Parts: sequence; structure tokens; C-alpha cells
Amino acid sequence: MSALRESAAWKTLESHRADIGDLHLRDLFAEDPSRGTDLVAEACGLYFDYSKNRIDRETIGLLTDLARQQRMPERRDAMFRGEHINGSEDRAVLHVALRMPRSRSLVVDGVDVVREVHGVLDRMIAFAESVRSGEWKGHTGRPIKRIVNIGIGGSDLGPVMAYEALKDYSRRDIEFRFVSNVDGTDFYEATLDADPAETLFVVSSKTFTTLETMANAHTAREWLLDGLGGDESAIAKHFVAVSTNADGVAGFGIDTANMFGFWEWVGGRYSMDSAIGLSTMLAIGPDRFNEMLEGFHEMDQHFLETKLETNLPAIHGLLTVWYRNFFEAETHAVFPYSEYLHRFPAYLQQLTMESNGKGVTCAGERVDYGTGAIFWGEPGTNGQHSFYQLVHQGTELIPADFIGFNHALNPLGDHQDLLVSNVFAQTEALAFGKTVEQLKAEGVEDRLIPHKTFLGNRPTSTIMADRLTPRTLGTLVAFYEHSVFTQGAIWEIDSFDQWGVELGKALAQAIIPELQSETPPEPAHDSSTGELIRRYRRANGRQ
Ligand code: G6Q
Repeated sequence: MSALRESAAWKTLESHRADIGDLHLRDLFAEDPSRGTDLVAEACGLYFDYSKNRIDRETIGLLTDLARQQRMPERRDAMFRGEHINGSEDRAVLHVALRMPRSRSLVVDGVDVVREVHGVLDRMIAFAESVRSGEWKGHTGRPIKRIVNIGIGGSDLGPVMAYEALKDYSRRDIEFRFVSNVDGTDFYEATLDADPAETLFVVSSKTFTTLETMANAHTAREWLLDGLGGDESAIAKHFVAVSTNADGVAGFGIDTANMFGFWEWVGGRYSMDSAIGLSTMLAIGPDRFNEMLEGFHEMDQHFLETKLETNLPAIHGLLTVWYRNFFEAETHAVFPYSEYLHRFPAYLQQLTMESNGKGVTCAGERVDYGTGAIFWGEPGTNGQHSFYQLVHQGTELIPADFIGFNHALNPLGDHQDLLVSNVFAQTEALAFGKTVEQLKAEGVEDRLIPHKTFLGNRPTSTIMADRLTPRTLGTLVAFYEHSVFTQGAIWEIDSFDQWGVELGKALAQAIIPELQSETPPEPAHDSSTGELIRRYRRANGRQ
């Protein structure tokens, strides 16, 4: 058995879990009336109510003991100092430096990274202002009216999520589109009604070698040159790059003066506040972008400086461990009650699952405990009319985060009251359910009672903020980043590598020529893959 499972803090939590057993939230609230005002934490504009979780007043203390035993605070401090905590790639993990104020300095491997960050930010600001003001002109002298970000994974999910989340603050006279899929449909639809003379492509790729992004960028190049009469000098006015690979960018034909860099210590899924956020800055402007960075930074400082017992991301991360390892919960749901956050669950899926979907520890030992939960979700209230059935009455335990706002960005009649009433009603229903006695008192027919019973005792956390602003988005994303960090530290895994995406990439590279060759390829696969390749070739008129 692993040292973690043998450890004192883990064993104490196991017996605590046995004590808590099936204690119902109904009883926990009845016995402890101030639970709903005490088991909460508030910081950086977020009110975090974790009282509707399957815990008692001892649990958080035991979980923070586990965090200390696992040296989580020391690991956190090492990350903030710029140590190479991503061991398998031998890299520092410094997304927190991306949002440090200009006045700070952080010297890592001999370089002041904060200075470098602000150097790039200044160039992004100058560029964004010139595009937004119309000073930047396309090849034929027209201002930019459509901006297409081409990227995938970390170079897409953050930008598209942030654009959607902050649309209310964005320029409406410039269209923003995001192309990620190598399915040609994605590019086709993003440019269908676009005028090449007014279109700017932001090619976002840390490596500038990613198959999907390079295929889409080359298609964009052809589309632009076709539309503008084939003059290659048009590229400089219609393409900019966000990358760490200057040679690759120059080789593509983009002027490196129009390249915005970042660093190997920024992981893709932690990069939306680096130059990868250029499309966000183009949409909302430099001042709003800066407010977002301030929100991130405020939460970073909270995570760094606050004791674990009142530390929002630490508590969230520890509760996720609690359910994953002591209740065997396999999934974790996130339900934002804001239409603007409709891409937030997809963004979080990468952040959480690419970070903590690991089967070995940093030392390379196979784990014998559950790691990263499957994160999923959809905005409320829509989800209520589809899959919440399973959350309420199914056989799985699904811890869920409900995210709500006090104020709407688009106040219309009493819509916000209706929306938020659902946040509160759902968490109440999930916790307390509906008993046989209540149903009987309502005169429900006996045969329907089993169907109408809600067992309750389904854990939720509620995160309330005043309104969705760039600052709130920054704090919310940093909250989840540091929750992910906390979980990874407990599980002793490397939350910052992603070897699991490599195998599929390598195999696809091998199969491309087998689909395209004139003559049938040599048999090199299992009988299923071989037959799928043969059928595809035949369908496309190849032998
Ligand atoms: C994120 C991953 C991955 C990456 C994409 C795009 O943490 O590393 O999602 O962001 O594969 O990579 P490029 O930016 O290099 O194109």
C-alpha cells in the first residue's frame, strides 16, 4: 500500500469518514444551526459556502492536517518561488508571475520574469490599441472587423471561454471567432461571411508545431491570399502570432515584430492570462484585461498568504479530495448560473483533468488511490431540465459547485431573481431532499411515493460573487487553478505535465500517410484499425 494511504492523516480521515457514515445533512443542519453561517469563507469578492457538504466541524481540520502532512504549503511556496516543480519536464510553473504587478520582481533561473511579462504586456497593449482604434489597417487600407484566433487546447479554451464570459465588455463592432478543430468545418464557418480585407488571424500556439493549428493557419493563409489577390506582403497585416517559437513563426511568414512571446514555464492550460489572451485583450481592451489580471493576482495572494482553514482554493481542493478518496465520487459537477459562463465547464475540464488525470506519482510510482475526478457541467438553469434528474435521484454521488451572481449584467424584469432562486433551491433540494413523511402529508398517492422521494444528502458548494466582471473572472479562474494545485499536492502527482496527449498525436502522424498514399499501405495495425483505414481509402476512391 502507498505511503499516502498508510499515513496518519489519511487513516484518521478514513475513520472520520466511517464516523460520519451516512449522517444526513438534514441532521447536521438541525443539530448545528449556525453551520450555514460558519462553514463559509470569503475573500477576493467570492463568498464560498461549503456548509452543504458531507462534513462536520472537525472535517476541515483533518483535511488541512492531510495537506500539511503532504507538505502542500511548502510545494505551493516552491511554485511561487519558481522552483522546477514540474519534474517530468524539468520546468518552473509560474502562471502566478503572469499577473504580478509591475512593481514586483521575481528572479528565476537568473531572469526577472515579472519584467519580461510586463514587456510583452506593453507590446500587447500597443497592438490592441492600434487595432481597436482602427489605426492598424489591413493590406488594402481597411480597419479590422473580424478577429479569428486559431489555436487548440490551452491555446483555445481559455481565449474562447474568456471572450464568451466577458462579451458584455467587448467591442461589438468587431467580430471574434475561434477556430480549433482540424475539421475543416470549423474554419469554413468562422470565415464564411468574412471579408479577407478586414480579417486578422491570431495564430496562438506555444510550440507552433501543433497539427490542428498549423493546418488551420495554412488554410487561413491560402484563404487570405486568394481573397486579396495573392500578394504575400498581405500576410504581415493580417497575421500575428502568439508563440514561444520565433523560428516557426518566421518560417510561416509572420513578421516576428508581430509575434507576442511567452515562456516555457507557462503551461497551455494555465496561459489565458499570458499573450495567449491577446484575443481577450483585443475584445475587452487593455484596461479591462488588466482588471482581470488584478483579480487573478488577488486570489494568488490569498492562496499564498491565508491559513489553510480559511483559504478558499485550499478548502475547495481538499473537499474534492474528500469526495474522490473517501466517498469514491468519480465526478464533480460545476454549474454556473450565468449564460456568459457557458464555456466555463469546458475550460475547467482541461484545467482539472489534464492537470490531475495522472496514474503515477512525481516519483513514478503507480498510485493506489483515485486521482483527478471527471469534471463536467453546463450553465443553470438549462441543466435542471435535463441531467439534474440523475444528480437528484440517480445512484451516483456527484459533488457540485453552484456559481451565482448578485447582479445581472443585463437586468431584464425579474430574470435575475428567477435565476438565483434556482441556485438556492437546487442546493437546498440536493441537501435536504424530500421525505416519505413530507409526501404523505401532502397526500401523495402511495404508489408514487418511491418515485417522488428525494433522498437528499447530496453535497454542494455555493460560490457567490457580486457580478461577473473581468476581475471576478480572474479570481474565479485562479480559485480553480489553486484548487487543482491543492489536489495534485495531496496526491503527489505532477499536475503540470500532460504526457497522456502524446500517444494519440504520434499515432495520428503515422496514419496520415496511410490514408493519403497512392498505393495501399503495408499492413501495420491490428485488424480493426487496418480495416477502418481500408474502408476509408475505398470510400475516397483509393486502393
Ligand atoms: C495544455 C496542453 C495543450 C496545449 C495544446 C496546444 O496544457 O499542453 O492543450 O495547449 O496542445 O499546444 P500549442 O499551444 O503548442 O499549439
